[in-house]
Amino acid sequence: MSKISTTVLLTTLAVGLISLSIDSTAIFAQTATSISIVPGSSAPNNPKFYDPSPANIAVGTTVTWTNNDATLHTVVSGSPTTGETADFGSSSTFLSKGKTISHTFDTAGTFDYYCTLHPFMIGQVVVK
Ligand SMILES: [Cu+2]
Repeated sequence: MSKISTTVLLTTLAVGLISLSIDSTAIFAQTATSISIVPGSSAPNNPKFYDPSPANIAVGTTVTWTNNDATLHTVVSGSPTTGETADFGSSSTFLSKGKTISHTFDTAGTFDYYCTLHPFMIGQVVVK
């Protein structure tokens, strides 16, 4: 066997093993999910703000919000009408572009949240 074909074979094997390990972790990966703060969210007429919303997750799941917009945003539990609750997020944590905030939901329930800087931005996490 030539050196090149050995290298190709080993590379193929390595890629295969990496694929296998990704697949096997995916089976147990029900414990994390991502929500995007979509580009343009500072405009009230943006089609989406938090995506997905509602996010349907299982108890014990860690949700990570990522700000994919160019403007500062927050993730704050509660609603613009009833105000901030202590469940998750913070009105004093300003997420610039690319920044994240995470929370692990340990109890079932329906959790509303919003952006204190843009109160038209509302989202919901449903934990079952
Ligand atoms: Cu905002």
